[in-house]
Amino acid sequence: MNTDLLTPYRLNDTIELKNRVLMAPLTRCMADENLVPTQDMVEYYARRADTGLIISEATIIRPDGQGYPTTPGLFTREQIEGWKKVTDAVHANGGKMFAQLWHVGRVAHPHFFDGEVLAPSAIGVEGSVPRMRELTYITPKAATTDDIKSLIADFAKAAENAIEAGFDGVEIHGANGYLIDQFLHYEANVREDEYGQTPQNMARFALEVTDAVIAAVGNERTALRVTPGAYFNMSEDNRDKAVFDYLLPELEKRNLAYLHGGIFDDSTTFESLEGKTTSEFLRAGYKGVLVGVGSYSFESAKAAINEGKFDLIAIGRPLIANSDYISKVTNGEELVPYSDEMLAELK
Ligand code: FNR
Ligand code: 8K6
Repeated sequence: MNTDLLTPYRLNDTIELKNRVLMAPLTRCMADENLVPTQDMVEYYARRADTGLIISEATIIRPDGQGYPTTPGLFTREQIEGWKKVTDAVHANGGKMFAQLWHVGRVAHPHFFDGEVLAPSAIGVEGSVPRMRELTYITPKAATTDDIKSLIADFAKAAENAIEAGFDGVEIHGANGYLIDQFLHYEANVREDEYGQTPQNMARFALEVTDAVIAAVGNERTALRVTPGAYFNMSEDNRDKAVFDYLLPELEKRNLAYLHGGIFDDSTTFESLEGKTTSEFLRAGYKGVLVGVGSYSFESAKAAINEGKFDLIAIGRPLIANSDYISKVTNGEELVPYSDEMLAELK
């Protein structure tokens, strides 16, 4: 098999992508002070509409989900209208777009909202808010069962809002040490109720959120990103693998649009995953559509897809550096290398 990544790919009966290259979700912290997408964001996303699917930067489902300055939201009328301009421009350029739905859990900071910081357990994380280093993280409050119910309902509501805002679907952010991922790892979850202690209990929140989002927008418009190996705002625990061994077949039953691994470099191996990389571990446990990510070039992604390691590739930093990534790889032109200074501006 020699799959060309630049030919169409049918995700399911509802969604066909024009190619297999997805834009990875990339936080840019450039919404306005009401967390509404700006005109610059409209143009930034519209320029990348030739990717098979744009996944939006992580977008908070409610005020207490915020842990970074001016990250966009999807919970006010103004935010929905702002996103509508983005999705209209992406669609006008022939693209498709999912919203990434986010709650940061214990790395939220009350500087950004009135209220408590919620997490599975009252276990804080060392460190401070990126770009606002004076804001050190606080010890969160362990969510009550009622808090959990309202979080699940608010994920579903944000998914509905995303469809109203013109998105083609949603990717639930269950990765990178944020709220959903905190339930899935022993370091952050020491609950003694039906959300803790056993793999089945620790996977419950992720599955309840997924089911509520599916009920709101349908399985063909619902995707999930997960981080089985802890590497960001979280420490590894060898018991974590069993949680994902339980979770993956459960997810498979739900016929999601896709499952997406969260990682910066997919050559990273994890002791807690018996020495596997993120994509190796996910592929072994999940037969549905799998998106690979993490320091891939177009060529290395093509090789990985042809070897059956995953089905679609998400590209992050190279798409920050090259809005015309697809046309460059199509024509074999050289890419501009990414550098962190590029984060200062939306180009
Ligand atoms: C990210 N990443 C990320 N992941 C996520 O799930 N939601 C997000 O909002 C962000 N934000 C974000 C911002 C910036 C500036 C970077 C560099 C990364 C992770 C991203 O989606 C991807 O997994 C990594 O960048 C690895 O892919 P590349 O960049 O090697 O192709
Ligand atoms: C700096 C921009 C604003 C916020 C970004 C959010 C999320 C991601 C950050 C990027 C960089 C980080 C690194 C981490 C990880 C690990 C490696 C093994």
